[in-house]
Amino acid sequence: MASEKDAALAAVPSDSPTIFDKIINKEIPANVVYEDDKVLAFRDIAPQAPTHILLIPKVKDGLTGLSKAEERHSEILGHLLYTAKVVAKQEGLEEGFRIVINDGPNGCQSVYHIHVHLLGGRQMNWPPG
Ligand code: DGP
Repeated sequence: MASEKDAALAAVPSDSPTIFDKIINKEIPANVVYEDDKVLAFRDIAPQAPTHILLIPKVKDGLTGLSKAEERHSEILGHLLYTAKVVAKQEGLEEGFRIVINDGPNGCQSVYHIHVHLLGGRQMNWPPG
């Protein structure tokens, strides 16, 4: 199985629909842990920590990654981050957690629909790999 890095290097940055659209449209299953009218949060298929959740906007609106953010995206970006905190509490991550947004090939992004990784349940290291 390809590593996350291999998947990221093979990914072609584009605004085309991604696997996350299929999850939003319920065409493929996902373990959803939180949902509101703007954001969907579900467990990562390849967890890197005991808790590993992805938070995505339901409407991409050109936001393939953080580097494509424009001022109009400020509200959804803030909502994604605040929701990550809400979900962290829901998951019982009282000892802390990590938020990651991978961007572009160097950032190891493999899915071009912006997403926030929420990781927790173990001691993290620094610097990241
Ligand atoms: P990134 O490398 O930052 O683009 O993260 C993409 C993440 O998406 C990666 O951790 C694996 C996850 N992922 C990819 N396909 C699926 C899927 O079909 N279902 C779920 N739940 N997660 C997926």
